[in-house]
Amino acid sequence: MTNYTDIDFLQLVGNFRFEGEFIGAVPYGFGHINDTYAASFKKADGSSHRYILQRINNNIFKNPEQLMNNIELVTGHIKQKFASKGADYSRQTLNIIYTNSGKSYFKTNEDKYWRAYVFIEGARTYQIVENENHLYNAGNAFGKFQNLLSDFEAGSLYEVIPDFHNTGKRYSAFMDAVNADSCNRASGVKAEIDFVNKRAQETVKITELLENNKLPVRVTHNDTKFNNVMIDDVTGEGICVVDLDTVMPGSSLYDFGDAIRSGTNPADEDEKELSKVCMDLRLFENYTRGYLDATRNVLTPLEIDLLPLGAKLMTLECGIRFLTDYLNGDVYFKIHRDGHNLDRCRTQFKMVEDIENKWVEMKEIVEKYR
Ligand code: ADP
Ligand code: GN1
Ligand code: MG
Repeated sequence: MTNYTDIDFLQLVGNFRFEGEFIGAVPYGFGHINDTYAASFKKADGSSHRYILQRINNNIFKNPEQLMNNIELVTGHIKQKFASKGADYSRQTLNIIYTNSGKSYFKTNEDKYWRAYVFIEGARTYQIVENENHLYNAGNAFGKFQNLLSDFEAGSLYEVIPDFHNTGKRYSAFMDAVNADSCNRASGVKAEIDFVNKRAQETVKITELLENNKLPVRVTHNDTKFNNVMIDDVTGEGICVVDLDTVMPGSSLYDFGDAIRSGTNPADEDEKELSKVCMDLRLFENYTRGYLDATRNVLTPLEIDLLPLGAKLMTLECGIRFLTDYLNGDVYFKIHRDGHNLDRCRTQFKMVEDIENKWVEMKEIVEKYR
């Protein structure tokens, strides 16, 4: 992240249609990709309010214009659904603040891309689940999000990162990194490399079914991390799904799987003490129940059968991506310490093992709520 004290926020915020006088901006959230800030403003009546101000990582998102076009289309569709029922959508979806020239992003002279959203107050995201209902509510929110977009024309969306959840291609990129070994790190991670190689054949299972039309292509979120759903402070409901950068055509198994990967681990994603890391079955049950309550009428029988496979492959894939980035010299995910991506990879592989051990119970839980 650019040192935030070096950013001329006063000049930057002047480009957006914000209400009030700029007070200040502070780094916000724990995302691995974009630089997020909470910007405060004083209104004419003396009260203050905030906006989310984000620099889009255009090393990763190569085409921010099209990405923002996707977000405009998707949030527009969701807003229309709420509006047609006379319901409020100010906290139910991201609301873009436009620039003075009416664009959904601002491009600086240094080719940096900024965007802004209404700040959803009275709700927050969590890194780790804190209570029984969190995962039920997150599952329900991601399930409803998928439902809201079930009649959205997938073909109108730009494919932000092609093959984002193509686990087989992630495996090939990993093998390339092992073979190149550009930072001489491969010899230190033999156990992790073996772990991946043993599961290589499984990596293509979901994409093969999609290619053979056995699984439907849907509009999916593709980054259903637990910290991408805002939980209302009062009701505990998952009121708004955020981080819409990767909304693209995909599989329901990706969204279910990535949420299980991130939400059912009672420890941090970068926890070094691996005995604390697991795939907690009680949390799995809560998420599955919440998700199926919102989606059981739309998912096909095969999609429901394969939910545990989604959990396993998305967790394996994420571990592979962290390991690949470690081997490549930490060029993709933001890191905050040496070996950070390796620590993250190890938690994911610990969870994969746990998922393998709890396979029968996971299947039973899915059967119970289908
Ligand atoms: P990243 O892609 O880097 O993960 P996110 O878009 O998820 O970035 O934003 C980072 C964090 O900022 C989120 O986890 C959430 O806590 C907070 N956030 C994002 N959008 C909003 C919003 N509109 N209102 C309030 N908080 C938000
Ligand atoms: C990134 O942006 P954030 O932190 O929500 C990544 C996800 C990974 C996740 C792992 C665009 O998500 O795919 O699963 O880190 N997003 C992108 O924590 O690569
Ligand atoms: Mg995020």
